[in-house]
Amino acid sequence: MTYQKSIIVLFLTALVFSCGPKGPSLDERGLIPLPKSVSSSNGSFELTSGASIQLIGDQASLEQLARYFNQSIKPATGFELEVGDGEGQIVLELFGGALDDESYELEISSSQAKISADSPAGIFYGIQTLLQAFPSQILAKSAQNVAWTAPAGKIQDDPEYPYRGSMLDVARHFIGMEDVKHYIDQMARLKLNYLHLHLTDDQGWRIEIKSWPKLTEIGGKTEVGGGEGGFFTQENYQELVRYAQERFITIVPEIDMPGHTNAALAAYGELNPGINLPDGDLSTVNNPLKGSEIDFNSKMIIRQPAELYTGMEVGFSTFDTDLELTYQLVDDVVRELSEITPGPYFHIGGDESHVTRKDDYIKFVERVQDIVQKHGKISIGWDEVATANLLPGNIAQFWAMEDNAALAVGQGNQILMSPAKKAYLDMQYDSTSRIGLHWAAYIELDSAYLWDPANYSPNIKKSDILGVEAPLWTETVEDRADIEYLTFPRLAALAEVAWSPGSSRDWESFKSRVAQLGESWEAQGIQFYKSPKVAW
Ligand code: TNX
Repeated sequence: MTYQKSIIVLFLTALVFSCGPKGPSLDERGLIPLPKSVSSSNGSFELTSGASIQLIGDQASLEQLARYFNQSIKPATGFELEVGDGEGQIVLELFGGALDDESYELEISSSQAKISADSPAGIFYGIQTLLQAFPSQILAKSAQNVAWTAPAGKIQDDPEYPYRGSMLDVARHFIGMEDVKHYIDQMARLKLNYLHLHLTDDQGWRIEIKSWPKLTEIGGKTEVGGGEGGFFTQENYQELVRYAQERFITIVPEIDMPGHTNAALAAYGELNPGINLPDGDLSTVNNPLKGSEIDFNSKMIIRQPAELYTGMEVGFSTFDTDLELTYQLVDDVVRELSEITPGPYFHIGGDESHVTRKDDYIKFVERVQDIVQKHGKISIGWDEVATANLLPGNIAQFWAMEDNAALAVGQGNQILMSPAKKAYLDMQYDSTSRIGLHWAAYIELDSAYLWDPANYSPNIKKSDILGVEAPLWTETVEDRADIEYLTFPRLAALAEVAWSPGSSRDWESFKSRVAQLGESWEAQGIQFYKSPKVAW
């Protein structure tokens, strides 16, 4: 070979090695939510069956995290990586700083992938990012023949908002244990950390209360459309709490009141109000179907159970805010549920109480807040609760009325952002969507992505915002396929809105990353909506 020729060969060889047939670089991988900073470097890490997981720091918490990693990759890779404190290729390093510090660092080189964080939650989020750095099939449910390489580079990350949530309405249609767990699994992949369970509504009471057993025995018997309904025993609920906790998700239970209470009023007729109307006429304001009646001779209210309700219209029911028994029930419910809820929040509902008089509503909300505080929890309520005096630290969940959000901010209370026009997962994508409602808006994927909580309303500044929550109301949702169709891909967009700074978010970038997440959903058998906005 001539001198010249060998120079050319050398040059070509170098070229092949530097930019040869590699996969995407780290910053081209489908990382959702987008990390704060991603820098790519040359090379990649290959995970093989002989690799082990090295734990540095508190072994008990790290072992649980290593187990989660192993469980996540086992079906697709077949690997069961050894875990210990000897040198390993996957390194989990826990510094043991502040528990509420959710930040982490992930460094991938050709010899190892290392995650470091102050808290176990940070390590957990690092694991989610690392899993997204591998080929999408890594979460497949069956064995895959793939080289498990992750591009080299360094990620530094922490979330924009401390509360990143989703809500499941298990009241309109009951959602069973396996489907809720499956939902929790998917939330965890997106670094969401609060699951709000809407446990009661006109159509069903879904959580066992031992001191008021008929709430579920009668109130849990049906659902929208007349199906058989169902409910969680307290043991079921605790199992969900634990399952979520293992994935760094906190459950927020909601008992919606004083409206949306028909199921409770069907279970306990003695709670069903007959109310003195302003003109002095005694009448019933509850359920037009059937409710309490007035004995016109004695002018006494004869309280009777409401009928179970399977329709979709709401706003017709109310607790009797003048009745002491109402507060006895509320106290028992809040007490029993708080005892089995380790998280800080208790959601008191408070929306659409259209047949509760304004002063009664305010009196009720203020009394219920006190009850919740007495049982050691912080109240969250739908934005209407801000028409009452909120206790310091309580949260208003903005869904419809900017004026209400402004009232909360004016009182010094924080806002949880769930604007129906952007964050409601039950809204149809467009007029052809097979299920869903559209009273607030049609929400295509780009619309769910393209908004900033901190700029949504002139009345709500960034510092007023606790976080973002995406609610799934289930009037039209009957099974897992329905849940998945409405939730994915939009939950990924909302997770990024909650985690990543507004300045770094970019629709074109999201579009290409979500297409890769789509491959992962495909591999996991998730039946997501193939939005025409994305080249899946
Ligand atoms: C309004 S959002 C409601 C729910 C419905 C939902 C349907 C809110 C606080 N109340 O009762 O399920 O619309 O989109």
